Amino acid sequence: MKEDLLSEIDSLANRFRQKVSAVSSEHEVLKVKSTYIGREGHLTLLMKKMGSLPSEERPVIGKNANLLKNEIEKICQEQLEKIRNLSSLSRLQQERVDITLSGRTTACGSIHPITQMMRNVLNIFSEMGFEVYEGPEIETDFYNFEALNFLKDHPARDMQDTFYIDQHYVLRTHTSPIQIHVMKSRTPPFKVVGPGAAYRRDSDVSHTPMFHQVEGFMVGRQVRFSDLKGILTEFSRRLFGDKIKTRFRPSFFPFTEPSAEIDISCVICRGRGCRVCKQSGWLEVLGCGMIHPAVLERVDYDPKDVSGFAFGMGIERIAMLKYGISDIRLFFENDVRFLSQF
Ligand code: 2NM
Repeated sequence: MKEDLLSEIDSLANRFRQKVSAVSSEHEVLKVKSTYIGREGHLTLLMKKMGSLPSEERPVIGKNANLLKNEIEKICQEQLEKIRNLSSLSRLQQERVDITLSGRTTACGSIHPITQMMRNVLNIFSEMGFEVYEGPEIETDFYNFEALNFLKDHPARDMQDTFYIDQHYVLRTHTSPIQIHVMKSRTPPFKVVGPGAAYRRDSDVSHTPMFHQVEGFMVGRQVRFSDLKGILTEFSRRLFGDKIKTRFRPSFFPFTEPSAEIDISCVICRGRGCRVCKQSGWLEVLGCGMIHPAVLERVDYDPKDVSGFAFGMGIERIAMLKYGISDIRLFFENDVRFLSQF
């Protein structure tokens, strides 16, 4: 009896050691453990049988059984810890994050390229001492045409070019009426720029029915064409960079005499000739001239007393030249892929 139990303990020990060396999960360890020392486990049952042993045999069997029970508990505990460590290690490896990756940023809006260019232009003139004035977009025939020396039958007044609201009111076709408002409410000397939207019945790759202008002027005693040249040459350099060349070309406007247009050497090809400058090497950027005496008289100034120069530019056109854009309509389609480039 004693020998039988001793060898049974031995074989239980051997079977246990074999089983426990092959486990790979927590669940398997617990299963092996309960197979031997659970409530119905082999060793547990064996120990229950000990009660029927003669008292002198019990200590030896009990000692061996307890040794095995302790070994089983210890080994199972060790195995559990090994497996838990391994699985937390492999989880750490699987869930590893690369902390050097850049984070996700929230999308951020930006200032419209036309607004940016408008602010650029106004900043430059502010730095040169010009004040900024705005005016209404609905004007009378007087402010939009007559005070600016457009004759009654001037083609610009035609229904084809001008948005008429009724017989008396139009959407301003340029921002020059701002200058008339300023001259009628102030006395010279002054230097003023007037930014804003203007409207013409026109639409193609270089015209939209609504567009933006900045016009400006300087009025005072003995304001000369040389003042115009100095200020507008300096302006062109500050806007396009001091490497550009400028050229003044004779032109015509109803409200200035003499009139000129300013070209700059092409900012894309530096004057060598390209698609943007149509191989000429020059870009037209500004219209300007000495304010016509008839305009000064319309606002009750005496042309013998004061003189002035004026200028105007299209903001879309300047932005197109600066960024090499060939279709003006891109500015108003609100395609974020286009707008986010500026
Ligand atoms: C231009 C070109 C030349 C201009 C003239 C005036 C005013 F009111 F003083 F007479 N305002 N704007 C002017 C002169 C505008 O735009 C191309």
